This record gives sequence, structure tokens and C-alpha cells, in this order.
Amino acid sequence: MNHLLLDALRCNNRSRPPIWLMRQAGRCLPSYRDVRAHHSLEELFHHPQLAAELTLMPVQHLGVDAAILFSDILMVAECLGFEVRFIEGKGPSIHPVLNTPKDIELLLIREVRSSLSCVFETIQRARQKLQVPLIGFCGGPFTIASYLIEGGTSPGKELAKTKTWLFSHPESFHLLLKKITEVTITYLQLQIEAGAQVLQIFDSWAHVLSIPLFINFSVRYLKQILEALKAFPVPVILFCRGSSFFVHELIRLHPSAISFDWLQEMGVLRRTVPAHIAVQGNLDPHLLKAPLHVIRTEVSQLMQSMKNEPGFIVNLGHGVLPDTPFHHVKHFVHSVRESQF
Ligand code: 1CP
Repeated sequence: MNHLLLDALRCNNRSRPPIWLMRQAGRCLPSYRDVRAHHSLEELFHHPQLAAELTLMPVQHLGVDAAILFSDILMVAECLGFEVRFIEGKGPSIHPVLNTPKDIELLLIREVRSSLSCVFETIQRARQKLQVPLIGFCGGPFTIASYLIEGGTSPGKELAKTKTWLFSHPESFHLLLKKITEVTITYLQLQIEAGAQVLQIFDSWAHVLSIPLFINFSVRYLKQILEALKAFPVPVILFCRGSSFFVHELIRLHPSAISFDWLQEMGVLRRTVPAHIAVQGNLDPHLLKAPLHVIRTEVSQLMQSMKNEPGFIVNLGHGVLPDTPFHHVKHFVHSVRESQF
């Protein structure tokens, strides 16, 4: 059993740092594209046997030190009565569309265990075959709320409808966040029960908020999730776009680890974050499209700056980009595994 990730999350790793990549289970893998040629995304997310195979693929083909559940942050919307579809070349499409505060009042919470039983079965199946830890995950409540309000990816990625709602009807926005937080807590607890050994929260759209708005509309709910999970012996990694900007707010949440974007050097971030919180990241995803020797040099600089760090996890600052050549991703993982630490 490979314990590198769990050791690093306890800030107790005496060996080389573990490596895994956000969005490793898909996109860049040729074997994933073969499966996708025969199945829609909705089909895969609801098919535990195939989803478990896709969860294992990056471990088999890339040699990463952790697996991440093959699912999507938007699956949780099904527990609030939404239908989520993934349109080829366009992204997620969520129905019904929310238009007035009344629509939020009417949202009913469904039983999570039965609504998302496919996810829990995927976790159980994947665990039976894995020799590395399995990461379960969810979206941050603010990020999920923004997808529900926008009905999918926001046009121009500005979250115009979300922000207008937040300013015009803050009470209603908080009610939506409260409902999402309630289902998310149950969802994560059931992921742990099914066998998830680590959890990561993706607050992918947090960077559009000012610090006061981030505290009020994101941190407040992340805190509730983290507190509810304290009773379980499972480490939680907090990712948000804008993490280097929000670093002090994130530290105050006391997650097991903070996943950083590429805007600040990892060494500087390590000195800012208290030693008992691990740090994850933080190379620019575009680096993986550069020539192999450039990737190797950047990896070696990062590793040098984090030498003998017991709480460090190598990752990108955000997900692998869809058109990244597979052999570059492989070279990245190889460079980390082979580097002197
Ligand atoms: O590779 C993996 O890690 C597989 C599991 C996984 C994860 C962790 C998928 C499958 N989605 C996610 C998380 C996710 N989904 C996030 C948070 C991480 C991030 O910021 O990238 C977000 C924002 C989504 C929403 C989503 N899912 C979008 C919209 C993105 C946007 O710009 O608004 C899209 C297009 C998807 C589809 C999707 N989800 C997963 C896959 C393999 C796919 C197919 C297309 C793709 O690879 O993006």
C-alpha cells in the first residue's frame, strides 16, 4: 500500500512527496478517450463499474500516488431535484433554471444515499482494487450555487447572474447555500462510509469574489462542512481558484491541506501556512504543454524549494488542460518520482 499522500497530509512524510493531478481521470488519457467514444458522460457518472475503472486508469497509466473518484462536482445537484447533462463541446446544462427567490424556497432535499448510490458503489468498487489512497470530493457551496443559478458554465465566465442575485437577494442566496451545504455534508459523510480516504473540496469559482464576499458567501459554508467532518479521521484538502490571494482566510479554516494556484512561489506559501497544514500544488497547467526539458527543470526547481518538507503534495495549480499531450503528463509524474529529495 502506498501511504505517501496520507503521510504528507499528516505533515509526516519522510520520503519523496506524493504526486497526483487534478482532473487526472479523463481528458489527457488515451484509454479514457476510448471509453468516452462509446458512452456519454452522464452514462459514465451513473455506471459504477465503468466509473471505477476510470478511477483506476491514471494510477495504472501515469503512476500517480492517489486516485480521484471519477464523478463530477455537479452530481450533488441531483439531490436538490436538478437534472444535469453534459453537452459535447459546451459543458454542463442544469434544469430547471432558477429565476426567482421563490424557486430556491421550493427546492426540496432528496435522500442522498439513494439519489447518489452510484457514486458510493463506484467508491466501493474502486477501493477493492487500489493500492493508493482514494480521494472523494465535492464542490464548494458557492461554486455549486453559481452553476445552479447560471444553469451551466457562466457566459464569459463572469458569473453575472450569480453576482446580481447575491447583491439583490442575499437572503435567498444564503438559503441556497444552506441547502447545498446540508446535502454536501451528508454526501461527503457517505463517501467516507463507502471508502473515500481523503476528501477534496473544489471551490473553483471563488476567485470572482472580493475578500469580504468570499468570507460571507464561501468561507462561512466551507467552515460548516469542515466542522461536520472533524468527527471523521479523513483529511480534507481545500482547493479554490484564487487560493494564494485568500491564503489567510483559508488558514483560518484549518483544513488538512491547502491546494495552491501558481501565482505565488510554493516556498513562500509554505512559510506563510502553519507547519501543521500541508500544502499542495502548484505548477501552471500550461507548463505541461512545453518541451519535456522545460517540465523537468520546473519540477526540479519546485522540488529543490520544498526539500525535506514533510507536508508537501505535488500537483498542478488547477486541472490538467484537455489538450495536454499524454506523454508530457507522464514525463511530469516521472520527473517527480525520480527527483532527488
Ligand atoms: O479527472 C478527474 O479528476 C475526474 C473527476 C472529475 C472532477 C474532480 C470530473 C469529471 N469533474 C471534476 C470536478 C469538476 N467538475 C470541477 C472542479 C475542478 C475544476 O475546477 O476543474 C468543475 C468546475 C466541474 C464542472 C464541469 N464538469 C465542467 C464545467 C467547467 C467550466 O468551465 O464551467 C465540465 C465541462 C465538466 C465535465 C466533466 N467532468 C469530468 C469530466 C471527465 C468531464 C468531461 C470534460 C472535461 O474533462 O472537463
